Amino acid sequence: MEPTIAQIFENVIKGDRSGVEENVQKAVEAGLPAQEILNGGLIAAMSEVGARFEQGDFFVPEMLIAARAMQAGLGVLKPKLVEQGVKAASKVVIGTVKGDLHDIGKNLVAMMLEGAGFEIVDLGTDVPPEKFLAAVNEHNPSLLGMSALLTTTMANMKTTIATLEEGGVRDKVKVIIGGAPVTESYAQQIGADGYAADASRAVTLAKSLETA
Ligand code: B1M
Repeated sequence: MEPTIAQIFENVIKGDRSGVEENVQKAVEAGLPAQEILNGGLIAAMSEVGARFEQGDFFVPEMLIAARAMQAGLGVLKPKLVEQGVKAASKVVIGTVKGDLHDIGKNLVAMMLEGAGFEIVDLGTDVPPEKFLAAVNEHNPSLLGMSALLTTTMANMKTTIATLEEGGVRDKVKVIIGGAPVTESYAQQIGADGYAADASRAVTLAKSLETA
């Protein structure tokens, strides 16, 4: 691997934010293609972080710190990606459902997806079904992600899917859901396309649905 890109890879895994920014800048100044810096450095590192999380070598804090370092590098790289016409894998609209203010897990999922090359439209927390529908119409995403941390707000995932159906866009978007009280069987029950137990598995799921 090109040495500066190898350095970016290591910096992200260690969560060394300033190291990532510095080396992405260095790689850009050295004339390395933005796509190579993105795929070989930032995305490859986040995929390794996901693998370590699934193996139990990394926990949520390490994953969060790495994701933030990746985002810092992406901030430096973004103008070059735009300039060089590099397109994101697919677009994901994501939010925490109506009545629910928990966003730590949702943010982590969004950051890991971004680290995997997806473009993220984050609607934040307490998102009513109509806002999800409006975002699907406006952004035309491949995937819609919903997070819920309360047993009382989980039901709003079902309401949102019904709203997408009423709005005539349900078949245009794959719906993925997650959050502590959410289960695979609940996802099936409400007609979601997939469920992920954590941020790393959300990336695997999103990739599988994107190509489905
Ligand atoms: Co709240 N809270 N909280 N809380 N809170 C819980 C969820 C609770 C289990 C605590 C408890 O009682 N033991 C409980 C829910 C009980 C229930 O419904 N069964 C609870 C409650 C009751 C409440 C309030 C009602 C308390 C009150 O005011 N009486 C209130 C509700 C406010 C509201 O939302 N309307 C409330 C408020 C809060 C704070 C604001 C103080 C704060 C949130 C801060 C924030 O998010 N900005 C908070 C917190 C921090 C928690 C706990 C302690 C931690 C949640 C968290 O961030 N976990 C939580 C107890 C717990 O879980 N131990 C609790 C870390 C995070 C990385 O994990 O969010 O599970 P998680 O996300 C994971 C996976 O679930 C998955 O991937 C993530 C990363 O691996 N995932 C997805 C999540 N979304 C996904 C989406 C996907 C795929 C995967 O696809 C799209």
